[in-house]
Amino acid sequence: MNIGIVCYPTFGGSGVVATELAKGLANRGHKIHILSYSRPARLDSFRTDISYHEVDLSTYPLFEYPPYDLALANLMVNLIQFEKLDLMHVHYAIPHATSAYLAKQILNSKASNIPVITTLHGTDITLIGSDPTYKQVVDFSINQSDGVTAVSEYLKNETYRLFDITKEIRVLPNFIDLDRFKKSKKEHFKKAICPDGEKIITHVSNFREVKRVPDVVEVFSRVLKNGVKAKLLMVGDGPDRSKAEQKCRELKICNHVRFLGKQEQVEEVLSISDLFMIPSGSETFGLAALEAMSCSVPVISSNIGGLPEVNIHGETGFICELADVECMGQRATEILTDEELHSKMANAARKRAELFEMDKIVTDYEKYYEEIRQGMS
Ligand code: GMT
Repeated sequence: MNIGIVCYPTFGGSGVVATELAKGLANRGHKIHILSYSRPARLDSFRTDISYHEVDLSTYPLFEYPPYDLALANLMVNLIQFEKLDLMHVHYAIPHATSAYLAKQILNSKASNIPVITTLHGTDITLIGSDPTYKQVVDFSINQSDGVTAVSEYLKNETYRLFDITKEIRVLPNFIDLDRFKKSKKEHFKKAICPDGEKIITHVSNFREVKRVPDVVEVFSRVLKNGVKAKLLMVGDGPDRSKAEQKCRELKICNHVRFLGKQEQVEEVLSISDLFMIPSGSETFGLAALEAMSCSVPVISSNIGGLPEVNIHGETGFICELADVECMGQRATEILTDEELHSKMANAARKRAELFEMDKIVTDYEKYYEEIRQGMS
C-alpha cells in the first residue's frame, strides 16, 4: 500500500508511535509518506521507502497565525492525487482529522477518494479536544473518519463519554521494539553516576504539568529519608523543569538528582535504572512506562487513565492514588530494598512488555487498514 501518515514531530508519544509505525509498515513493503511541520525526531535515518513531506507554512502579513490546517489539507490533496496514496492515517485528532475531512471533500468533488483513519492519542480527547473551543469540530471530524482507533480501553471509553461518537472505535495500543528496548550492559555509565553503588530511579517525560514532575522529586526525597542510597535521573525537558529543579533545592537533595535533558537513546538510561516513576495526572496509555518495562525496569505509577492497563499492581510494579507521594515513596523503598521482589518485578515487567511487541501491533494496524478499505469498496 501507499500510505500517508500525519503526525506531530515532537518528542511526544503520538509522534513516536506514528513514526515507529511508519518504519514497521515500510519493513513490510509498504511505501510511506510522512506529513508533518518538521522532521519527526524518530525519523532518524535515510530510507528509500519512507519519504517526508513538510507542511509548507507560508506566512503573509495578514496571518498572525498561519492556517496550518489548510496547508496540511492542501498537502494531503496533492499527495493523494500525485503520489497515488491508498490510505491516510492521521495521529492526534486536532487538527489532523479536520484537515483530512477537508481533503476528502475536495477529492470527492474530483471523484477520487481514499479511506482516512484517525488514531486518538491523549489530550486530543481528554484535555484540549473536549475544551468548548474545539469540541464541536473534533466531534464532527472524528465521526467523518472512515476508521477510528484509540490507544487504550480507557481512551476509547473517555471518547464515547466526552463526545457524540457514532463510529466504532478500535483499541490498538502503543507498541515496543523489544530488540531496541532491552536491558543492555552499561556498567561504566552506572559507575560514573553511582560510584557508591546507589540505586537509580528514572523519570522520562516532556515535563508538562500533567506529568507532575515535582511529585517525582517529592517521592525521591522520601526514598532517601527511608535510608536508601539512590540517585534520580530526570530525562526530558519542558515547562515544569524549573519547578522540579526548585523542588530539589527546597528539599536540599540537588546533589542526588541529575537533569539530563532530552536524550535520543533513552534505552541506555533505562538499562542502568532500577525503578521508573510516572506519577502523571493524565495518561491515556503511558508509552514511557512501557519503554521502561521493556528494559526490565519495575514501575511506580499513578492510577490514572490507561496506566493500569500497562503497569500491573503488585506484579510489574506498584500503583498509588494520584498525588499520593507518601504511598509512592513507600512502594519505591519496598522495591529498592528487597532484591527478590525487585528481580521478580523486573522479569514480570519485561514479560508484560512482550504483549505489546511491535510486530504484532503493526500487523493489527495492517489488518485494520484492510478491513476499512474493504468496507468502503
Ligand atoms: O496527549 C498528549 O499529551 C500528547 C500525546 C502525544 O502526542 O505525545 O501523548 C499521548 O499519546 C501517547 C502515545 O499514544 C500515550 O502513550 C500517552 O499516554 C499520551 N499522553 C497523555 O495522555 C498525557
